[in-house]
Amino acid sequence: MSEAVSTGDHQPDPRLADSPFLAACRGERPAHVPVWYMRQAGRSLPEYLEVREGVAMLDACMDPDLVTEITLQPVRRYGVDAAIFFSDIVLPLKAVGVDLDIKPGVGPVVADPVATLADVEAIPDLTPDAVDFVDAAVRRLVGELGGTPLIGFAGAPFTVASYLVEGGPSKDHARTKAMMFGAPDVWDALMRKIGGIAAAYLEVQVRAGASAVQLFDSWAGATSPRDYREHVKPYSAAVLERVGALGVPRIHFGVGTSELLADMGDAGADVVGVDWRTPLDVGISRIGDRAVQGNLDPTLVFAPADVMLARAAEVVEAGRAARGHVFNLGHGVLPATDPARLEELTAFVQSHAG
Ligand code: 1CP
Repeated sequence: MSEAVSTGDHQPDPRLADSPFLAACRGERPAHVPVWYMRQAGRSLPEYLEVREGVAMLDACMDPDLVTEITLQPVRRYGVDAAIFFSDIVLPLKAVGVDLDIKPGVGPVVADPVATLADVEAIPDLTPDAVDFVDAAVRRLVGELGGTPLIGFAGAPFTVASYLVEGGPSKDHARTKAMMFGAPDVWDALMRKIGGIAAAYLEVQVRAGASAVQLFDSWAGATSPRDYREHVKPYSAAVLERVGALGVPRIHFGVGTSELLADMGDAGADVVGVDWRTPLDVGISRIGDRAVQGNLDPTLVFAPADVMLARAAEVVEAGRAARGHVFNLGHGVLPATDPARLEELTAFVQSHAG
């Protein structure tokens, strides 16, 4: 391969040349401050609840028609600056044959949690044919989205490992960390396995037309900086490095990561997501010369309009110190959120020059 590798195998889509979201990810100052929301494509929209009626979550994720419709819903309603592919971080595991389900009101549940090296070795690697429905959905979406970029995503090794090892959602991630501390060979094999699956899954999405990727390490904040650096970061960095060859912006996000932000940036991200617990100016000072994404407290949508918008204005102003700023909530949209509030918030943020 030649030096042209620096632009990756991703061919820039001319319809996206003026995308404020992509400009901010590149560290430029777009015409307006771009905004999208984590979990914008699910749970709080009545039109989402309607199409999901009687359809299990994983079945929805594997149906290109439904994925296309659900991904487009928040773009239609809010006019956000980016779409996020409707799927879940455990979908690629399901696709390679791991016995798991996404239970309503709970989240991912794994039938046979991973404990031994043999358990890890039994998980197949991901080949593109296992997720052909994802390729189909992304291609259709990109056709319909026009000038709005599509963000592909995957779960980062630590966060996905937590579901595999705990067998479901966990508050303290105790089994996961017990493996990390006590069985380093199993941990290393598991993190490499998940990292390989995540990278291959992101490659499928970008080759089908996604123009940015987000690596969700939602639960990385459960680790100390030392343990993050030793046992988590190298595996996320390997995913980000492999995906870097594709030439699209890479966003890296976790919750409760205040003390990890410098390392999360250093792991190879172009954009670092900051949750609402860390003041945005502090987050910006930690992430290095990169763009930032964040970070309005998701509960502010339940406050009076003047309070919500005053706080949003503070986030917009703080974002000006960064190399680029993508406005977002500090974590996902809460299910009880009134969509009218996000419409109001979106218009307010977009009324500010980038
Ligand atoms: O906007 C969107 O809805 C995009 C699609 C999306 C994304 C990006 C979903 C749909 N899930 C995710 C990522 C995801 N899944 C993350 C990282 C993002 C984050 O931190 O919020 C995580 C941690 C999961 C795991 C997961 N899946 C949970 C959390 C459980 C826990 O440990 O507390 C839950 C509740 C799910 C189910 C799920 N995924 C998505 C939706 C809409 C739902 C709700 C279930 C349903 O509608 O039946």
